[in-house]
Amino acid sequence: MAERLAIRLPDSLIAERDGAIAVLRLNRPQKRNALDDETIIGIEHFFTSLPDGIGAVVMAGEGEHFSAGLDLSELEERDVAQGIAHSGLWHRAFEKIQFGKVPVVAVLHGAVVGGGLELAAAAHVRVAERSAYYALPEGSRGIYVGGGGSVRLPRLIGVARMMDMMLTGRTYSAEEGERIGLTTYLADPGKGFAKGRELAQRIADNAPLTNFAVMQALPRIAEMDPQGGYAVEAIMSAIAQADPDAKTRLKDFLEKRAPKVTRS
Ligand code: 1HE
Repeated sequence: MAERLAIRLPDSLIAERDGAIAVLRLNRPQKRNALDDETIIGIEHFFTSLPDGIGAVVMAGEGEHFSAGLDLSELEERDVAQGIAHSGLWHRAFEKIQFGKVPVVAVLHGAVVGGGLELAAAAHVRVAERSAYYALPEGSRGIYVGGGGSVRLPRLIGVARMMDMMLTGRTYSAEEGERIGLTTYLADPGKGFAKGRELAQRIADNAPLTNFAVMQALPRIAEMDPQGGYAVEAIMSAIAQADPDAKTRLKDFLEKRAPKVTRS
């Protein structure tokens, strides 16, 4: 059973703990989970305050939509310098998701748009219910992405697709998202959270050092020149296999105590 996590957050966020899984819920459904400054600061605080014993996070949205993106009502009075600082605030917060303590599974439904898509892109696995749709309406609002979208989205879907989304307002359904790299898992209506929770448990059951390597080393190796990448991979692999946790898991397999790999 989930219990409240003792992390001080704004009303727009709810933090719970269910065993080794922490759950962060966007809780501003009356504004379609639009992301105001308070919420972004709260997200950063949540991801930097996770207690020991948490192995994965599930991030979801209350109401009919995951998130309508940036709270547009906060944008009216901002000048250039404030705009740069504001984008930096989002960058810092979302870095704490992508390169934080533990992997994050985002559960998506309804609108996953603008900054909401940037938030989802910072997660490591995305479960999308069939109601989910992806869009970058910044173009039509006269603005530009500011939450790391230019960095993360081309790595998921390519520069050309992101350009098209921003220039023409093209949206992608959850199913289409699976084809282009936004949806990692498709889920039926109302089933996304259970699927996300199940995946988070599998992640939390991995050796912590393996999860560290996947989160911290893999995306960085992918950006390196191949020779540097091989060197970091060799070091990371040697560190992981020398860990007592790895030794126990290998012994369990060799002595027939561990499950075999099966088709899922
Ligand atoms: C908002 C926002 C918001 C809703 N900021 N208040 N994002 C967008 O351009 C998406 C804008 N939102 C929408 O297109 C629609 O709201 C939805 C498709 C997401 C949902 O539609 P619907 O019919 O369920 O809700 P609604 O009636 O449009 O909105 C309900 C309320 O939420 C309403 O306020 P109310 O006081 O009249 O009840 C809306 O004004 C409010 N609301 N979305 C503020 N985004 C770091 S840079 C990132 C840049 C971006 O993210 S740009 C993309 C912004």
